Amino acid sequence: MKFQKICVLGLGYIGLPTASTFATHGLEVVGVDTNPLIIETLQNGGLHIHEPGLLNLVQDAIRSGKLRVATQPEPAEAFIIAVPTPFYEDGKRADMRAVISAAEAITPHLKNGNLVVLESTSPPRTTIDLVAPILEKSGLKAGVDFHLAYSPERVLPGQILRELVENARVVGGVTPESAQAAYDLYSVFVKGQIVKTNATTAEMVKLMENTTRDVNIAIANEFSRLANRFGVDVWEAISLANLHPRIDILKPGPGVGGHCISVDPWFLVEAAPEITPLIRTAREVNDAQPKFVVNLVERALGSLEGKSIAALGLAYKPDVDDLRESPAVEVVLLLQDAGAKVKAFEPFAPNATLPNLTIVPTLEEVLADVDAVILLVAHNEFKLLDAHIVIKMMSGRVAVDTVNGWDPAAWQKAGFELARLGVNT
Ligand code: SAJ
Repeated sequence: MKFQKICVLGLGYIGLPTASTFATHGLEVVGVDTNPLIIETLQNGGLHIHEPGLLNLVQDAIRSGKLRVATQPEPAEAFIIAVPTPFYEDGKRADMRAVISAAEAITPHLKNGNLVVLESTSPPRTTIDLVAPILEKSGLKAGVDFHLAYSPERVLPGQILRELVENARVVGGVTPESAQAAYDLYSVFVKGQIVKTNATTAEMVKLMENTTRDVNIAIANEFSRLANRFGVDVWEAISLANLHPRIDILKPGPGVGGHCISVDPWFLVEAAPEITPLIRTAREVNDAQPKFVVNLVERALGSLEGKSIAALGLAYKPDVDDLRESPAVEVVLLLQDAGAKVKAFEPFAPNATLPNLTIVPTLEEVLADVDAVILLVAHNEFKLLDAHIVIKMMSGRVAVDTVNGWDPAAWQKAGFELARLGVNT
């Protein structure tokens, strides 16, 4: 199948790069977002999200005349749904409202021979059980009159533009013909392998990837607790275990953040709670890790009440500016709840504001007059800090490293009492 015009619904971290990349590869693309502020920002040459290289890509796409943005879809040969699927915090259920609205918005425009692809991470069987019936209200039948497929996005925030093109892509059709149509669509720009399967398998693949990572991080976090209990340095133990040719233990840390890994496993637990105890427990282990880090800081300082603490890093992972769902933010809030006075510094978002948090724009300000400094995110620039300089900038001498970012010998030599996650010091 050859495509000339497509609609991409949802202009967030996935939809916008996808729409722009199709446009710079020659397709006529209508990018749709229901938020008029996002449309206005894009029309004025701005960008509402941060991702390296994205502003240039979007501007190139709009300037070429191939990408237009709008609040409503319009007739096209293919429709891609890339809207968020968060979860309701209370019951850990997927919030599918945006997918439902997007499918409903497509239905009046759907024609014989069209292709609809769902990219949003979704519980198993969503394409067949939720999306198909909505689209079939058009009077057309999925897999017979129009093609319907699921294709998960797998790009890493911070590397989206490269991974979108280079990563292998799975396209799952409700019929082999639908998978082929999706294959043809993504062939426009994907350089990685494109593999055809059925829609529910493709949904499971995505959830299995992120769940595997979550479970693997949970075991690393549990190892950090065990090592601490038994007087072992978890970082040394992990590096030695990883010499085994079939072992690859991930890194412990203050917890698991971001919009994907801490959410997607719940989609499997929700869909089949009685057969997913491991996945649920891994989620609970990772969600409890900020509290474990707070206990570590408390032990290092004797007590938290009235202590002043500098928190280094608020992003959800190293070298990105995304503070959403960040375990570092959670640690700071818990420290404050326990009576500490905390200032935070995030070099990738120095002027960010968050409710109930004191964020200062420089290293000097965060370190001034504090009893302790805690490293919460392994940003490269924090790993390179000179302990001799840091100790002169603060009044106390307690340092807590939750991400194995600092050389213990160097920090102790500079005069710090250093506590480390996963090390009984
Ligand atoms: N983390 C650890 N220890 C580790 C690795 C990560 O504590 O060893 C923490 C990070 O600090 C962060 C969280 O886990 O808080 C998640 O970070 P990440 O880099 O593992 O993943 P994301 O959320 O940035 O992106 C993931 C990717 N999925 C996988 O690697 C299986 C990406 O490919 C997906 O496209 C993305 O989720 C998504 O959108 O689903």
